Amino acid sequence: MMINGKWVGEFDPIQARDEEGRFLRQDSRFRYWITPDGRPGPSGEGGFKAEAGRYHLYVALICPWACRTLMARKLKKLESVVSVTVVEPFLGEQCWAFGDYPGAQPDPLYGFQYVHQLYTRAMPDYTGQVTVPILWDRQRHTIVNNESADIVRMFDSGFGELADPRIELYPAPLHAEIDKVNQRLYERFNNGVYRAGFATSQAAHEEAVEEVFDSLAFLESRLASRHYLVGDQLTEADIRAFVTLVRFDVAYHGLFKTNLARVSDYPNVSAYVRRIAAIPGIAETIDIDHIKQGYYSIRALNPSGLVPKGPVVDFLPAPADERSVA
Ligand SMILES: N[C@@H](CCC(=O)N[C@@H](CS)C(=O)NCC(=O)O)C(=O)O
Repeated sequence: MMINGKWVGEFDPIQARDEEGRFLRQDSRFRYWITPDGRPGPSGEGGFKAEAGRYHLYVALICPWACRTLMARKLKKLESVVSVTVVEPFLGEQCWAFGDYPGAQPDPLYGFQYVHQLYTRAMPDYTGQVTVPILWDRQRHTIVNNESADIVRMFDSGFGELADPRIELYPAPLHAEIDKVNQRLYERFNNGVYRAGFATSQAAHEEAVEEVFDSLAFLESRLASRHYLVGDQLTEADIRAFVTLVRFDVAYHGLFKTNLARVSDYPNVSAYVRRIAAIPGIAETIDIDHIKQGYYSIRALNPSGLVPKGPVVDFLPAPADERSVA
């Protein structure tokens, strides 16, 4: 992690834990908000006007939080407005690094070697974890926001006419229900898999595993009679569910030991994953090789560094050699 602007020790995936060995996730520190005219958004500070070419998104394709922002960028047709760099999939000694692993790119703005250098460029005395995604402002040379939930909302409504208005990921009439489903999924499913994998006691692990499989049962029954989780259109609730579901069989089931069943054992849920993966642009946000290489590079959980060859999953698009999120 970083202490007062310096990288200290080795990367540790366990951001914090409580006395019972439960994994605790750190709160995101940069919460500025892009708005169509630069006025302050929900987090209170102005000066971040939506402009084509001004903002840059740094992501890792292994990361579900980063990939939800990539999905929103695709769905809102912001590819030519917000540029993207993919970091290398490996969680090395100094956490995320830039490089030329297939599908990754060097840092185009500063030529940095590590993502932590962006944090100190933005805040020279930064203390905390170094996480992706990061939404960067080329004009003010700072991090606008490093909380994926905020970035998804900004892509949905902060870019005004620069974004496609035909898709609304958080439409006003559905706010209450989306909030309810989001809340249902966040701690027990999206973060639940991490709580299972990064638990440091058997009881904390089992508690999380139970919540993960309750969540899958909830999704399976909710999707029995509907195409999407809320209303009859794709919303941010679906983006949240999807990014965890596509990683489940290939990473969490093995590495995080959430192995009571696979997503492919749930017919409604796997049909839903296939349906969303087939939406134009979405396949480009999924890279099974990065996901496997990345998760299995976490030495605290996988000291040998071996990456399993399987499992074979049939609901994901075939890997493409020349795929790019740009
Ligand atoms: N609240 C953040 C969480 C992001 C996050 O934890 N990302 C992980 C990758 S999946 C990360 O960068 N971890 C590095 C670390 O914890 O040091 C968000 O949703 O944007």
